[in-house]
Amino acid sequence: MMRTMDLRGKTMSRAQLLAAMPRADMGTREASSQVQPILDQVRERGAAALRDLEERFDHVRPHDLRVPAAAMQEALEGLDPKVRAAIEESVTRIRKVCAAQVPEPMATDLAPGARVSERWIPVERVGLYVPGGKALYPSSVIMNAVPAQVAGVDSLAVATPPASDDPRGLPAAIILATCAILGVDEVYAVGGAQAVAMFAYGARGSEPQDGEILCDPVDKITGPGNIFVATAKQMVSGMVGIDAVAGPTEIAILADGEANPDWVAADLIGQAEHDELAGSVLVTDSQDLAQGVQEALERRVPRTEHADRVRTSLSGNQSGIILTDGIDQSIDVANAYAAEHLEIQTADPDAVIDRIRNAGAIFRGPYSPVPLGDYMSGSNHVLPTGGTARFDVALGVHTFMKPVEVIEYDREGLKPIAAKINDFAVSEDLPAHGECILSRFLDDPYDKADL
Ligand code: HSO
Ligand code: ZN
Repeated sequence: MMRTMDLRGKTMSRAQLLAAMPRADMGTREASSQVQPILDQVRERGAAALRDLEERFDHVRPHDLRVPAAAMQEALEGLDPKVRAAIEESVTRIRKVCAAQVPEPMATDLAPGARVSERWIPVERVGLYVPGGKALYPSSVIMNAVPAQVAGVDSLAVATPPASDDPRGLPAAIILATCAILGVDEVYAVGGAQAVAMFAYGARGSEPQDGEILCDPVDKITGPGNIFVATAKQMVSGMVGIDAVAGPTEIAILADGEANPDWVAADLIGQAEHDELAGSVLVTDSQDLAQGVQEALERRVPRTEHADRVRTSLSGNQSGIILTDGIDQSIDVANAYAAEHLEIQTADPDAVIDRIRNAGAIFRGPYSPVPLGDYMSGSNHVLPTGGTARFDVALGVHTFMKPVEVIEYDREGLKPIAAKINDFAVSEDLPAHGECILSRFLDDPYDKADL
């Protein structure tokens, strides 16, 4: 069911290895020309434009662009208690990990009277986009909102499109209920690029129930979305912060002959379930395991609910089994692929993990499969995709905080380096820079003779 790439005995350059990695053909669409007028309309006409755009794109004209408190409460009360318990467990675990993630302030004393410290300051206001559509991910609401809350973000707003089957124009109840559990009460029934515009520019109200200001502008926008949301985020970035734009999900499993082929197959199928373009890759030096996994896939795929989608994803170019000639080559491949999720299923996982340089998150051993991280491990499931784990990282508390350096020199600290700073400034032909320093020590900083 999956194609096999045999790399055994091949010596490849870094460039060759990177080029050989299975990746989805993303077929980038030029969405910016469609998104620009949406951004302009929201900026110019606020809530009135949002209502028009919702009618056009989501086929419902919401009466309340901001979801009323009563509707949030109703959604919470209607939530299946089992689902509520699962959501609460997830929130508890990720909150604990986030609390441990809060960065410590640092201070360095370079000499007497010469100190540089660093304070971590939360972003003041964040807008979280939650996509609608077929697959609803309350888990992603948790993964974005909890780190923001733990970081100390003062105000957090959620925007999510109205559900197609709701005559009142309310978003999906499970999303509203998750927000209610998290204590997020500022939720907008607004989707697509118009939601991004609302967050970036803010929006004035157009109806009495909107108030004068419908939505205040935010400082940072996070959360996944379709091509229009992603394009809109890119277009407003620079004016506001954005998180990384996520591509289709992917899993790589680095396994040896010790791994259980049934479990490996289940985990490959698990992420393939997300999307026809999802990538599932097995990297192994064991031909027996490769064979066993192929057989297990043949047995399992027809029995899973989304068999068609899974089959398309597993047989696509972005998926495959990569056969290597040993653990060293397997590690090189895993580092080149830089998977969003990397499972290690080998006899000595720690020895492998020590040598992994590129991965969004590492799942160690047979009892840490990816869906554990998707829902309840306490780790974050918003991870860098498409090889960007070479330089990008998981969403976390740090995403919502800014390190700001505080420079604290006194006379004793500044004096010994005053002349050097002046020399440096003069070398850049910026003598007024040097004079700032010298004026602290000389009566006439323009006469540098007595420094
Ligand atoms: N595996 C997805 C996240 C997710 N899975 C949400 C289930 N729900 C991307 O990391
Ligand atoms: Zn998933």
